[in-house]
Parts: sequence; C-alpha cells; structure tokens
Amino acid sequence: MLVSGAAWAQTPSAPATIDLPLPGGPDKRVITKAFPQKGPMILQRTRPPLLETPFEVFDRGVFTPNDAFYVRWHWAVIPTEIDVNTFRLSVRGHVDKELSLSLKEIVDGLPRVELAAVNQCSGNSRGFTEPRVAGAQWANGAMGNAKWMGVKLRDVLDRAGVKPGAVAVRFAGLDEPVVSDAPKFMKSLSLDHARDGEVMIAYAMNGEQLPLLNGFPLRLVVPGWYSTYWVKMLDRIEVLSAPDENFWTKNAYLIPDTPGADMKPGQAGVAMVPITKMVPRSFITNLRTGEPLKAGVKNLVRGIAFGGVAGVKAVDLSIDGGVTWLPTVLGRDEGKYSFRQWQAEVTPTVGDLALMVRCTNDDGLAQPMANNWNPSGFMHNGIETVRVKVA
Ligand SMILES: Nc1nc2c(c(=O)[nH]1)N[C@H]1C(S)=C(S)[C@@H](COP(=O)(O)O)O[C@H]1N2
Ligand SMILES: [Mo]
Repeated sequence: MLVSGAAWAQTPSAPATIDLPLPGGPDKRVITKAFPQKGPMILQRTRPPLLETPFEVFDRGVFTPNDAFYVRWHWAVIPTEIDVNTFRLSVRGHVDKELSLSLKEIVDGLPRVELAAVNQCSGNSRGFTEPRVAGAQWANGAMGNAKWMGVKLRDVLDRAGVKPGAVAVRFAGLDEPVVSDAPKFMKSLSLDHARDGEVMIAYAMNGEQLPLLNGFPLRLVVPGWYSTYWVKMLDRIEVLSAPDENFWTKNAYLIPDTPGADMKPGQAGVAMVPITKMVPRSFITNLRTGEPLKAGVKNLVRGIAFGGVAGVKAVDLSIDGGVTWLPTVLGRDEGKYSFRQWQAEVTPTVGDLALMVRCTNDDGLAQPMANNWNPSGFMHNGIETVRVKVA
C-alpha cells in the first residue's frame, strides 16, 4: 500500500469554501481535496490533519463512505507508507507469551467479526459551544458510521495469555509526537472492557481496507465509546498490572463528573473524570436552516440518530419549540451502535417553523433541551433545531 506523502501539505491557491456559520465565526470553511483517499472535506487543520465530513453526506445513508469519513490526529509524524509485509502488531507486558503478529496472521488466523458502530470525536460540535472554548471548532461532522471488520481484541489477548493481576490494556500506534519529550498518543481500557468480546481490532471498514488517515492497517474499535479510545495504526498492545498513568489516559479527555458533563464557565471545584460512553444524538439531514417548506401539504423530514452506548429506542420531532413531540418512523436497524435513519411527515401552516429532533436510547436516556458547557467542549448532545420558512 502506497500513498503519495506530500500531497496533504498543500492547499489550493484559491480554495473553495462552504457556508458553515458557528457562533462567533467563522461563517465559511475551506473545502479541500488534497488528502489521500479522501474526497472533498472541510479543512480544519492541515498538519496534523483535521478533516470534517460535509454534513450533506449524512443524508445519503447510514454508512459514511470511507472517502468522506472525518479525520483527526494529535501528532504530525504519521507514516505515509506502510509495508504490509513487515508490519507487526506486538502484544507485551503482563502476559504469558509476548506476540508479534503479522497482518496475515491476524486476517487469516483469527475468527472474523463485523459490527456497525459510530465513531465520534469527543469534541464533535464543539464549535457550537457558548461561550466558546479552545480546540478544533468542529461543526457536526466529526462523526461517522461504518461497518467495521476485524478480530476480537479478546481473541488476541487470549492468544498471549493474560497473567493474573492484570488490570488494564494500553494501546498505541505508529504516529509520533513532533518533539521527543511530548507524550506519545496512547489510550487504555480496563481489562474487563478490553475482554468484553465487542472491542475489536479492525482491518476493514465498509468492506474496504482502512484509509491511511483512518488508521491503516489496524485500528481499535470501541463500540459506544468516544473515538479517543479508537487508536489508529495500532501496532502495540501492552497489558498492565497497574492502572495506566500516561498523560492521554489520566490527564487528557476529562469531563466534569456531573449529569451531562455540564458545568458553569469558571465554576471552581468540579471533579473531573475521563470521558467514556457516548450519549444519544439525532439530526435532521434533508433540511437546512433557512430552507423553504410548503404550507398545507405533507413535507418529508428525515435524518439520522444514534443512541450512544445503547440502541435507538425512539426519535421524536417537535414543530412547536419542544412543547409537543410526534413519533417518527425508524429505518432499518443495523445494530445498536449504528446510525439509524428516521423520517416523518409534517403539514405546516404559513410562518416560521422551528423543527426539533430528539433521540431516546434503549437505556431511557434522552437528549436534553439545552447544550452542556465544559472547558473542552466535550459530549455536546443538546436537541438540534432547524429553522425553516413555510410559505
Ligand atoms: N494513533 C492515533 N489514534 C487516534 C488518534 C491519534 O491522534 N493517534 N486520535 C483519536 C481521536 S481523538 C479521534 S477523534 C479518532 C478519529 O478517528 P478518525 O480519524 O478515523 O475519524 O482517532 C483516535 N485515534
Ligand atoms: Mo477526538
């Protein structure tokens, strides 16, 4: 597998832009086609790449095409070529037998599993946080859904033999920090979570090998959890006999230990805990704010929803600012961690209309009316509103 390395350092001289207004700006974003294996993407940053999925992609189906799947990296030293013959995944630490597995041994030597799951950045929609917080000013496109194919992490751990006393498993990939004293990106899961039979080492998404920027040749898939745990270009697994103290697990990706990860700007003394499980979200995908609807006739409204760590139980629509809610019809169930399509018909009267959509998951958790606030802009999941004109 070979991709032209320098390509993603360039942006066109007269870049195309799209309207993507965020509170406090900007109102426009650059569209780039300069990244390998990617079509038009919203450019948030070039090096290391942060590429957002243009929102209209989510109206086309529940699976996000690989060439439109968002991209996020912390450090800029990312291999642009990987030799599939010499690549090895190592399993070390508190195990009976250290392993160094070739791709062939993983693909041909272990049972294959497949699972649809949403990959969402903890900071998806951060750009809508008010007051504004630091970090990538994502709109709603730092998420995607794919059918992941690979092997169970548990099967790999069993092959190495986890020793008694192990408590956690740490994951790292081929990317490196730009300066050597910066902390390498690593994340950990508890041993029980790592062995739950759902956490996967994926080698394919949507029936193709992973795009390089989404973690070729192997990535961790942690269904229902925010994507910070989904380590890309995974080449080392370490079984730990003590809790992980590394920066990215212990000090980064923290949220307030409050309902909805909500606090007041500047509030003191709030206990912080690592972000983990995703919460329900839903979006209208076939209408954008400002678009016209026809009065007195049926108008189709449709979109996508996901339940986070549980399936989608219901998606409801309100056309009166959240006073009353109408059930919508759910599309095909692709599994509890997947996007699910929903649709409804509305027959509005002339005037301004605020359409709101709310997902409730199988745990009974529903999206809140108001968005949360925390210093990292994590876990945004307030009910979305699209304002249309009915004429
Ligand atoms: N090796 C590696 N894996 C990583 C990261 C990284 O910087 N390095 N970033 C994580 C974060 S924060 C996110 S949001 C997802 C993004 O996955 P994607 O680029 O495939 O959409 O990758 C995760 N896995
Ligand atoms: Mo992220």
